[in-house]
Amino acid sequence: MNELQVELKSQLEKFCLAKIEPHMEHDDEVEEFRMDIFTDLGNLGFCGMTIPETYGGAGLSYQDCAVALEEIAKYSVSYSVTVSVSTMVQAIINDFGTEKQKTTFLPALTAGQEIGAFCLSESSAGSDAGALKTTAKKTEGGYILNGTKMWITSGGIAKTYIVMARTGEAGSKGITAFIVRDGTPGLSFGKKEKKMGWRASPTREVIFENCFVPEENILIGEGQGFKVAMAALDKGRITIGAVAVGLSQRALDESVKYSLTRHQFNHAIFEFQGLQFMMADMACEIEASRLLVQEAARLYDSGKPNQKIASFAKLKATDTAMKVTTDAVQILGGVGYTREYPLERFMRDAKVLQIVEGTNQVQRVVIARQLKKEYQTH
Ligand code: COS
Repeated sequence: MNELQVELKSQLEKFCLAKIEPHMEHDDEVEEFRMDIFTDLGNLGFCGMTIPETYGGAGLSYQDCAVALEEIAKYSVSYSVTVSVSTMVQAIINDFGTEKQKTTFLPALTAGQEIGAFCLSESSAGSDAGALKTTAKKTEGGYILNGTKMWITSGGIAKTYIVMARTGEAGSKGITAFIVRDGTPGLSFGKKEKKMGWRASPTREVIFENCFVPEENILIGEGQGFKVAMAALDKGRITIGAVAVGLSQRALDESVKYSLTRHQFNHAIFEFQGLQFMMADMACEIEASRLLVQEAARLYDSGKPNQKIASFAKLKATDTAMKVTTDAVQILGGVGYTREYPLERFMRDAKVLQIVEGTNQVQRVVIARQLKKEYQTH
């Protein structure tokens, strides 16, 4: 880590210990999201980390952003993910938006006064995102949207929605990306999902019923929406990897600390080789994941986005989070399974990391396709 990253990490550690950690058990139980925490993160410059300063962002690299998201996730996966997805939405507007769209929508998002949400998935178009059915029909001055988006992180609390809808032929080439604001007539929200984890982060259906979106809110142009979504997910997969690394690191921290103080058979349980091997493996897998996330971010920062490495990072870091949090519960034993300790929450928060931003099976598809291309070219 460079000096700036050490400073970011230390600032976030202080903030999260004071403002997030004390609420997490309660908020997980009652499924509460606190907008003031998000806005405080924005005031500290963490809600628009990778966006240029011209639009209120911090102008940081994806490597810096990964360090910051990792630190937030040690205390709360829910807030780290909210920042991660909102950052992805900002990146879409920054990369593909017009100057007017950037100056209109970015400042409130970078400041943490508003949250962004990404609307791609539908009930019959999850992994097969190119099959989405939400329609956008051309009308005078804009488009009329109809359809329902599913499993939308920050649905209902976000103000700016990037919505992928069909303007043309079947398949990925007929999809267009739109910016839709909360409050637009015809936009409403379905039920809040009851989830295993990420319980402080609301997930809802986002429903469009004859929802008029002005022409000026289209991103790049008709038929470009699938590429917009895929390019955004390349970055989202790096940041979700960073969230997974933070969660895993916290689970390891708790496991080592507990095993050094818990005594059985007249020894701290850390002294038993069976547990030492588990923790050594955890530490090794976490570091491997962190290095992959940093490498994917470094490639992106140096203008060489690499889908394969981004998928490596997401796949490795989130599978590691599932394994490490499960082993951490095992190390703590009975208390690990109870809500007296946060380990069971960490295990619940880990699961969906293997599913979002492209399931880990989809990551393997992306990796395999890339391998095929590489081997066919050489
Ligand atoms: N960046 C830019 N363009 C991309 C791209 C990327 N990362 N990935 C694909 N494209 C382009 C392709 O180049 C292709 O364009 P051309 O036909 O002009 O060459 C087009 O998009 C279609 O690509 P492809 O044929 O690979 O699409 P598939 O329908 O086969 O889908 C997967 C590929 C499965 C990888 C894709 O649907 C996917 O990522 N699904 C998971 C969706 C997801 O992550 N959902 C989570 C939502 S957020 S929780």
